[in-house]
Amino acid sequence: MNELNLGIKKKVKKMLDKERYQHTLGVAYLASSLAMCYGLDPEKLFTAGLLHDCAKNIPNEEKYALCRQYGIKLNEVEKRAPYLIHSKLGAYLAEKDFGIKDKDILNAIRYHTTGRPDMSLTEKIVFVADYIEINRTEAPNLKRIREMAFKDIDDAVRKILTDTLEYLSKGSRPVDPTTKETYDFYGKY
Ligand code: DGI
Ligand code: FE
Ligand code: FE
Repeated sequence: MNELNLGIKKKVKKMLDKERYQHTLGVAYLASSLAMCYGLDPEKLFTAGLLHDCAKNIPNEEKYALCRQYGIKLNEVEKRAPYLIHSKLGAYLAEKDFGIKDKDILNAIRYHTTGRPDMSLTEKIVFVADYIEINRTEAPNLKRIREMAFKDIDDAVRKILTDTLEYLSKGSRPVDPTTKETYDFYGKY
């Protein structure tokens, strides 16, 4: 692991509770493994994985306050579902507090919850790794999606979106417009 990632790892550990930190390490190691599988830089994907949930444990009221302070615009769904905000806010913190300049890493953090149409390979890897890393146990079809991830990442993205939309509709949760656009772009599995 390079010096940059060693430093980020230490700092992120202090920002997260135990469980979230374990999940974060799971995403970082898996994202760097998928980078090896698809010919990307494993250190870069490790950075994105380490930082993807860096804003997750900020209390909700503070999340809203920080978004106001930093001029981060929220859509109607984000105003009702505070747990969605950590991705946008996390991308902001990655840039301002951690000094990350790589736009691809920042976009992977920003879109890791909803995805977005026409994601870069880095964005897809973080999106998928977040869903299937080893500490995740609840989602349906995990075994299948884990296999897909190393064979055809687009298949994995499509299946995750299909399952997420089904999960949201069952729980009558509001769908973020970006989640819907991503689903329409990648199609149903
Ligand atoms: O932060 P994590 O828990 O690691 O994972 P995440 O950032 O992917 O967040 C997962 C949660 O986000 C999961 O409960 C599903 C939910 N989610 C994803 N897309 C949408 C959504 N929730 C709503 N309300 N709307 C969405 O479009
Ligand atoms: Fe997240
Ligand atoms: Fe996560």
